Amino acid sequence: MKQPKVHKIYNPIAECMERSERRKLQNERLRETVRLEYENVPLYRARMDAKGVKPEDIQTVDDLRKLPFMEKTDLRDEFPFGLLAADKKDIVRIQGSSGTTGKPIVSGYTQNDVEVWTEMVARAITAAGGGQDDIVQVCYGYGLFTGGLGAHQGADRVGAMVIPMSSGNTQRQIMMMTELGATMLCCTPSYATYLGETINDMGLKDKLKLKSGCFGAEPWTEEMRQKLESLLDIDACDIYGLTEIGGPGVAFECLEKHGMHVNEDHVLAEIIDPVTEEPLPYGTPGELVFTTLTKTGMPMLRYRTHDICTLTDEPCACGRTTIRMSRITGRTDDMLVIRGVNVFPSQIEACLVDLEGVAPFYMLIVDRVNSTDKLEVQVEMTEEMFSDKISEIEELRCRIAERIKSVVGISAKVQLVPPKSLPRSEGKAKRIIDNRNLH
Ligand code: DLL
Repeated sequence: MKQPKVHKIYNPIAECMERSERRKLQNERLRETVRLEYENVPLYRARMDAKGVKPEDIQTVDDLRKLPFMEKTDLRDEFPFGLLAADKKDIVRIQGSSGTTGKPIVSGYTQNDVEVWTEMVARAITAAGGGQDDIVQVCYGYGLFTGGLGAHQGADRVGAMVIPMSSGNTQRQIMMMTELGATMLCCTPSYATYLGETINDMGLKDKLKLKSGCFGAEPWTEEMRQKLESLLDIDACDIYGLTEIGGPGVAFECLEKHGMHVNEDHVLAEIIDPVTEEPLPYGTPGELVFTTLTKTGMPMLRYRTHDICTLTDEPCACGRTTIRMSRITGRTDDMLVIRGVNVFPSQIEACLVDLEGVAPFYMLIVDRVNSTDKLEVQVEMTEEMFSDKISEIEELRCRIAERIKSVVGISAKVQLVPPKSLPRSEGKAKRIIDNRNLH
């Protein structure tokens, strides 16, 4: 088995290095990653062979477009360890996120990968004004989800005092925040807004010591940022990432708040047209694609995120020389991100198929109420249920709600609607109404 090169991890000037210098580093790391993937991952070797591409054909970042793509379905098909480029004994961590089939998407991280990830989050926290004098309250969930542990590791790396609260229990969060004098907050933007509203309702705003936060894992808008900043009197910075590439910190905003700096010494970002798969120039919206440059456990080459945004190489006033990505404005597939949880209509469908009294028509309606995402699931009843079994309707409704909670992991309001009341479609069924208006 090919042994990966061990990268020198901590590089405080990497974000500000000359672009030409960084390009040399990227070329070298890309060559190394392609060789590692080709030699150690049969699926990707077969895919390169099918395209007639050999590792030596990839010499610089300009050759990237010759490489085949990777997809979320590859992780599912090769679940759990088929895409490992490292020996299993060198994997020190499994992280995951929810997938379409109920089977999670998991990624194996080597110690090197955990270090790289930690550094990426440490940069994000530094860029949001954090350092060793700070007290960082982490209210992303701890567990398979990368939010909690990622933010924790990054805050730890900058030498801050970390309060590992995990998510939920708002009253306790607020008590700890005020009593311990947290100066930074890491959680989803919707939860931060909820915390902010509750703190204001409790009249505790003047007890806060918060100055800034790193908020991500779900789409949010500039309006939400302004609301959050005034509710908590902080600088609210966006942070982006995904389990497959390295958790939170793949890209992050600095206090200029003009797009997220991509950690380009660790990942390469491209924008492609999701239909033609052709690369698009900076400034044009399209699907974000990542290639990891330093990951050794489960490296990813041209991984299609399905997230839509733009890239820019215009200089940032902060002095960092990396390219930046805009907010995520949507996705090319039907995955919804609700309160930080990935939800696919097919998961909801799986909860309904074998239930008696339910017709195969349903609709997901997502709204943002008081800054919190709410999911409503409308399900059509069969004629028989609707006309003959009225007494059983409430029981069926509760059963569906329970199933959704256990399969998808979030609570939904379930409504049973009369037969033939949901719109029918002749083409692709439209199963989602997203009223969050995120553009
Ligand atoms: O959400 C990692 C993360 C944790 C990022 C904490 C930031 C903070 P996954 O669970 O694998 O990983 O989900 C990845 O979430 O493809 C996007 O669709 C969405 N997402 C993540 N960050 C943002 C963001 C984490 N800042 C999926 N804005 C991604 C919009 C985001 N969408």
